[in-house]
Amino acid sequence: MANVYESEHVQNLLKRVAGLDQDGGDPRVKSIVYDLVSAICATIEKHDVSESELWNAVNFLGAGADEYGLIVPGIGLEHYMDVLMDAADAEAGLSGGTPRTIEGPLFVEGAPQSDSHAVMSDSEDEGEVLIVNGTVRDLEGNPVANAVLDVWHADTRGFYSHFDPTEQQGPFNNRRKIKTGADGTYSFRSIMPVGYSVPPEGTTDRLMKALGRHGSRPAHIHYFVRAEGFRHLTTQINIADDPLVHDDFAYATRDELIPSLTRSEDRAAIIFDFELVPNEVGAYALSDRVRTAA
Ligand code: MBD
Ligand code: FE
Repeated sequence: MANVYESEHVQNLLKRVAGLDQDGGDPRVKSIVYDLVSAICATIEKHDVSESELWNAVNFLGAGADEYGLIVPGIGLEHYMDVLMDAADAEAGLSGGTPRTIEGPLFVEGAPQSDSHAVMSDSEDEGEVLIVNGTVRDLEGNPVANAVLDVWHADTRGFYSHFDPTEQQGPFNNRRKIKTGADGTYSFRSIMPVGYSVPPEGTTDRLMKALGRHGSRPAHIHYFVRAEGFRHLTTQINIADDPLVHDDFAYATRDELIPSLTRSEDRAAIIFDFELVPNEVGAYALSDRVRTAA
């Protein structure tokens, strides 16, 4: 088997590829490209990757471009960023606050806003009524007024408006902004979501199958919580009795984010309170990312 990675020729090649022998360019980009290309070359040699396999991989990456928003959480990278941010917080001595978890690719900016309460659905779907209530508080337990929550979730088929392959949903179905009043409370009425699955036969699905995995998420509800003077919070809650609650292809489940679900004859109810951290030490805002707006 080839053993060229450690050779002087290849080691010089990697330095030249990353521009390490040049003065110009961005030093950070250069050192990251050096490490990434080095890891690819070492992996190719280790696994005796053929020329055809390399080009198949390149073609896969090209064909998958419109699903990178799914592939990134599917290979754990989006959760990994949360793990890193949690560790940075711990190191800075920051604790408390509702835990973060990944945004995912399906947020749409511009949802209708209401005060304290929202009806999530444009036209009420058949399904189990879900009522969610909670209070936004600071670390001392005081209510946070004028916090704006973005809430978004899937419908009873696991489809999100704007990304619905059947195009059956209104523009902001199951997407709302809710502003808390003086008592810090928010509530909404909706229809119980079903977990999302990646598009069948798409690139993410092909990757998951090749890994012996599935591409499904447990039922969940996404939140952004923003309030003046507090850290931006991106998080989700899970529907506690979904069988996949601890088997999420995107690794977003956290124990603190599985509120108990109370069921009565005609509805399900969840209480979920938020605790926000002051935006002082380790200030944190919504990440840069290309987001759909409507
Ligand atoms: C979703 O609904 C989602 O939240 C994530 C993280 C990935 C794919 C679909
Ligand atoms: Fe989602």
